[in-house]
Amino acid sequence: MVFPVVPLPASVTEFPGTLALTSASRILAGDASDATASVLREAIAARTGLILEVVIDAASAGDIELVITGAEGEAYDLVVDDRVRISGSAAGVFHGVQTLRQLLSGDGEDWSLPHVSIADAPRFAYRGLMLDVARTFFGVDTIKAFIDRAASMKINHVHLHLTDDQGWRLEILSRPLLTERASATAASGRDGGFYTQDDFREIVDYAASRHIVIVPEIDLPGHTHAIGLAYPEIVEAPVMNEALLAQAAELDQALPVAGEPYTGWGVGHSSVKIHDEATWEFLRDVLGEVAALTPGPLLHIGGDEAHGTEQADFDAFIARVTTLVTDLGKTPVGWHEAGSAPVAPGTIGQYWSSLSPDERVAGITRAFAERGGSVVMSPSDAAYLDQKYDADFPLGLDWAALIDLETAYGWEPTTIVDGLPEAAVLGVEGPLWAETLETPDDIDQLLFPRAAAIAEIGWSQKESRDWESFRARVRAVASVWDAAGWGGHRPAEIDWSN
Ligand code: TNX
Repeated sequence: MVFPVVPLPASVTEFPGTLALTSASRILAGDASDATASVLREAIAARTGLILEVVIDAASAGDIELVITGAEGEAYDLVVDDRVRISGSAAGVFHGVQTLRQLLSGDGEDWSLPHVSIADAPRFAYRGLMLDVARTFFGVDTIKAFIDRAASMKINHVHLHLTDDQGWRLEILSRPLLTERASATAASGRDGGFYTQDDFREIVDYAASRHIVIVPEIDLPGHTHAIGLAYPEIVEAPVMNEALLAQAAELDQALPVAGEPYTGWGVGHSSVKIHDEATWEFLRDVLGEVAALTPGPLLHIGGDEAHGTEQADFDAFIARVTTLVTDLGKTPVGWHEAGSAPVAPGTIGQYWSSLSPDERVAGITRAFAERGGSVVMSPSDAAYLDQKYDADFPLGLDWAALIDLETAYGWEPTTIVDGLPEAAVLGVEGPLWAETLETPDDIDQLLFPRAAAIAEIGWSQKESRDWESFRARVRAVASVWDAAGWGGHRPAEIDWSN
């Protein structure tokens, strides 16, 4: 029998027998407003049709008891015998509920859980998924749906790429022209959109109720063409590089024109004016509001692909902007290019180069650790969710690699960068860039099942990782995804017939 849980728990002991889940089963919560109890109640209702009562009472046979202890971290224990007991920190109990959802099986009428004892905890503190809402705008409901999918895999960070050349997606009260003038369009001529500050708070609260931290990204100093639609005085004229010209010709896309919306996919042509104090007033306003809106500790400042910027200017910019973020009380995060600069101590790097970096990239990545920070691993040839599964896949790009499920599963975050101490690897993230995405279903196609590979690399113990086991468990868990109405790709690497 396949143990139908992804990511695989740290310790599992199975016992003979099952527990029947019936309409007489109750969910016992420590507190009537417990968000985790209602998440569980809704999940069971959607899957089975059983509407369980949430009560504060002593457990009896058949009940599901959620016990929040004083423990810290994300560990939980889950025992199924004549009842279910999930205990741990609030986050731990939430993760245990996700395990329970996957353990539940039935024929549409009768539902049961295997007798089991699980003691589980994550390998890495940071397990993330990123959605690019700049190239394609997705509304609040789609972000909530994305959070639900992430939470089901014990992901604990959702990174929103809120700004790029093609659009600005977050209302900034002190800089109203950003959303008035720079939000209406997106890549490839699609419509844009933006989140009001209330929308953003709603997203943050929804994520928090699923024990997910929102990591907002304001991409700087490049990827800033859209800012110029609103505040032209603080951006440089577009810089044409050869790669940009070649790509625009190949894809038949227009080149960037100052003051006009950019709808192509090229990168590296834009920058804010690094030495102009008006830029820094703007950044204090924008980053100040983003920091105030974000209860989570992290604020991502981008730093990628500033191809038109001199190295010394780039480094000076990154040093100053990471210090600004630190002064706002947040921990800065930057794409690994930012490691060339004397970043504020503690800055986190997000690595997006390949599984075999050259020495320069390795060196700037180690620099985050040398300055007291850590690194989140998103190798583009393994963890990038926007790359195609295979050459014929209709969605996605292929500049980094074709990434099938086995490739998405088969990498180890601690051995990519030579000399980076294992303890400096904070975790993993799967970025989903949106140049080719149009609909929420497109998100699912690229996310499922590869996000499950990233989730397992981030959560499960290294020694327990095994491709044959993983693909059998993905097959089993896909029935939970189906029942939730989540779409996705069904790669031929898995036998879906049984
Ligand atoms: C590179 S990787 C980018 C993004 C694109 C992506 C497409 C990185 C940090 N930046 O601007 O959307 O490639 O795959």
